[in-house]
Parts: sequence; structure tokens; C-alpha cells
Amino acid sequence: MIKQINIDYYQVDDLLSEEHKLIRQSVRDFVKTEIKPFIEDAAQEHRAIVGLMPKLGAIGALGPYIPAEYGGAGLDQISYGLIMQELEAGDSAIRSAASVQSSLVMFPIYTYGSEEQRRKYLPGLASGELVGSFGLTEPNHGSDPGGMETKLTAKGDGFLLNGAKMWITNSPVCDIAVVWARDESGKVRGVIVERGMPGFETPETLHKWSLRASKTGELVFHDVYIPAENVLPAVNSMRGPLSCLNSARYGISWGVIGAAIDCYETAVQYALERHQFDKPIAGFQLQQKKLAEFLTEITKAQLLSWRLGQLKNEGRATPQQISMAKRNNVNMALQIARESRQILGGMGIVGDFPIMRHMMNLESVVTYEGTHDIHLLITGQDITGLNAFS
Ligand code: TGC
Ligand code: FAD
Repeated sequence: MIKQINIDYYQVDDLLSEEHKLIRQSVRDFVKTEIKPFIEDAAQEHRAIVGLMPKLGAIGALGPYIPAEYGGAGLDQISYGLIMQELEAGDSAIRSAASVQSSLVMFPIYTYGSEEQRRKYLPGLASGELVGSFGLTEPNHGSDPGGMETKLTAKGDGFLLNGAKMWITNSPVCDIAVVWARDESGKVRGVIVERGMPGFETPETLHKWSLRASKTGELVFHDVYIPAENVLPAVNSMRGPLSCLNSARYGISWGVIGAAIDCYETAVQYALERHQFDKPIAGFQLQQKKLAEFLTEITKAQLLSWRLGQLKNEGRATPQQISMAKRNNVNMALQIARESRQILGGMGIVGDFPIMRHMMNLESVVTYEGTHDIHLLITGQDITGLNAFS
């Protein structure tokens, strides 16, 4: 008989409310029926799961913390984290879709948008009828988005937008894009660009080995006319886009725990079933060391994200605390994916098991939303007061 695997080693569930557990279970059920049976083929074929966004909208996974009057579910930050965890147990591409829509598109429209912009876009984004993307990274500015070259120049009652964004999740399929650009006075402004605006193109980035079930591409702007009503009125500095990243990075810190758990559970089960030298490989000390370290690291990550969620609920989480959790937890998941793959031997490289897919996905997750090294430098600056970026 296979030993029952207890992933809640420190009874972290006791720290969750009944509502949290119900939300987690409903998303877990969704992932079991709507994602797991289809994700491997989608990833192998480099395509998104059919109808994904309306399905995510229907379970309340898009903008979960946006108030109900704008179509959101009005949930707390721990609920948001648990939703991200369950989605990423399915695949990072699914969590990415929900992260971008929630934290990078709905959050800035809700936080910095006019009442008209909120009413026009948020309900459709919450239901998944509209797909959003977020344009910050440029070909020449990834880790240093403050150097952005995309420009807004005044034209009539609005602006002309020129420039290009690169590595943009969902760009090829987006209906709208929240784009960050500098105006003529050097201020960073956020604008809502709609598909169909003349001069706006969204070419796809092909041949990815990572996040293959997610569409990635560019946002290209040639004299795109942006009417004044599409400019976010309540933001004019880098604090705008970086505050969106705080929300997305927090969600990622939870999401990757889901990917790590999926790898861990697969590895434990395989190690107990696979016999070599006349006994289960789980009986060898070298394999037990790996499994013990996985469970220890997952437990630490669960506690880190739960506490961060509590601080976020109270409005007390700092960007630096969020950087620590994003960096630690993504690295934890990536190491577990790499080591789990080895526990499966040759079977670790085929799509019959989810591990290699998680491992390749996590190579993007460790890079986007601030690289592993950038988050270390953010912590270093917080400790020393000295900027080692430039
Ligand atoms: P710095 O001079 O330190 O700050 C400029 C202004 O911004 C403020 N600020 C923040 N505000 C809110 N939240 C934060 N996390 C903030 N960090 C800084 C700061 O207070 C200042 O405000 P003010 O009023 O004084 O002007 O900025 P810097 O240019 O030196 O850069 C700092 C650095 C390197 C930490 C930042 O640029 C950074 O985080 N770089 C990483 C870039 C990044 O993460 N890009 C992500 C792109 S989006 C993405 O990857 C989506 S993946 C989606 C998916 O599929 O899930
Ligand atoms: P670079 O900034 O060129 O970094 C290269 C290396 O140099 C890294 O190892 C980095 O840590 C290191 N480095 C850079 N500066 C320093 C320094 N000061 N000190 C020490 N080391 C340093 N962006 C968006 O705006 N929207 C999206 O939706 C989006 N989705 C993405 C989806 C995918 C699949 C990927 C891969 C990326 C996505 N990104 C998105 C972009 C992502 O945020 C950037 O790739 C990331 O910020 C890193 O930028 P870069 O790739 O230009 O690397």
C-alpha cells in the first residue's frame, strides 16, 4: 500500500479560515477537471488551453480581490494566494494568465483608473470576456524598466504612443494592454491601448521551451493615437508599474508552492513504487535526503507566504518583504523540480509526469517579475541602504 503523503506538515491549514479552505478546494477541483487532463497536450503543442479565460472568470480567479461592484470576488489576499497556488499546481501558464489579468491589468485600472475606466473594463476582465496584457519590459530595458524608451507625445486632446514592449504575456491574444510610457515631461504614465487602434501590433514570440501553454509576444506602437480618456489619471511615476509588480510577485510566491507540491507528490509516489537493487528507491538514504529537504522547504515557503498574506491584508507588507518571498519560493520550487526530475530517472523527461514541464516553466518564473538576482539586490539594499543596481 502507498503511504499517504501529508503535504501540510506544520498544520498550516489551522491558520486558514473555512472560507479559505472552500475556495482552495473549489480551485483544486477546477484544476483537476479542466486543466490537468489537457495541459500536457497544450504545452507539447505550444498552445493555450481552449476557452481558458472565461473558465477562470467563472470560478472567480480573475481579480479575486477587486470589489464585487466591479465584477471581482471581493476576497482577501490569502484567498488570492491560495487561488494562485492551486492554479500553478496545474501549470505556471495558468497562474500567469490569472496573475497578469488580476495584478497587472485589473489592479492598475482599479487603483489608478477613473470611475469610467473601472466601469468600462473591470467587469469584462473579471469574467474573462476581455483579455488584458501589461507592457513594461522593452527590448533594451528588462531589469531596469525605469530606462524605458516608449514615448507619449501630445496630440490634440490625447497622445501619440511610439515604441515597443517585449516578452509580454498574452500580448497576441489581448483585447487591451496597460502600457507604461514616458510623456514629454519625463513622467511615467499608464495608458490603456485597445486592439484595433491603428498602428498597434502584437506579434507572437515563438519557439519557447518554457510556459508553452501561454502566449507571449511583443506590443509594437507606431503613432498609436491614445485618447485622453484612455490615460490612467492617478499615476505619473515608476511607483505605478512597480506597485502592480508587488501584487503579482506576492501571488507568484504562493503559486510556485503549488508547482513544488505537484513535483514533490509525484516524486514521493514514484520513489515508493520504483524498485532498484530489490527495494523501493525511496528506501535509499540519498533519495530520502532529497524528499526530506523538499518537504522542509515547502513548509518554510508555506509559512512565509501565509505571513506575507496576513501583512498584505493589514496593508503592512513592504515591497522588500515581497521580494524576499518571491525570490525564496521560486528558487525553492525550481530546485525541487530539478531534483524531482532526477528521482524519476529517465521517466522524468517524458510528459507522462508533470515534473519536466514545471521545471521548464519555473525557468521563466525565476526570471520574470524581477530576476532572482534583482530580488537579492533589493534585499541587499534594504539591509545596507546602499544601491548595488547601478
Ligand atoms: P527606484 O529609483 O528604486 O524607484 C523608483 C520609484 O519607484 C518606487 N518603487 C516602488 N514602488 C512600489 N513598489 C515597488 N516595488 C517599488 N520599487 C521602487 C520608488 O520608491 C521610487 O518612487 P519615487 O516616488 O521616489 O520616484 O527604481 P530603480 O529604477 O532604481 O529600480 C528599482 C528596481 C530594480 C528594484 C526595479 O526597477 C525592479 O523591480 N526591476 C525589475 C523589473 C521587473 O520586475 N519587471 C517585471 C516586468 S512585468 C513581468 O515580468 C510580468 S510576468 C507576468 C506573468 O506571466 O506572470
Ligand atoms: P536583463 O535585465 O537583461 O537581465 C539579464 C541578467 O542580468 C539577469 O540574470 C539579471 O539578473 C542580470 N542583471 C541585470 N541587472 C543587474 C544588476 N544591476 N546587477 C546584477 N545583475 C543584473 N514583462 C512585462 O512587462 N510584461 C509581461 O507580461 C511579461 N511576461 C513575461 C513572460 C515571460 C515568459 C518572460 C520570460 C518574461 C516576461 N516579461 C514580461 C519580462 C520579464 O519581466 C523580464 O524578462 C525580466 O524583468 C528580466 O529582464 P531581461 O529579460 O531583459 O533580462
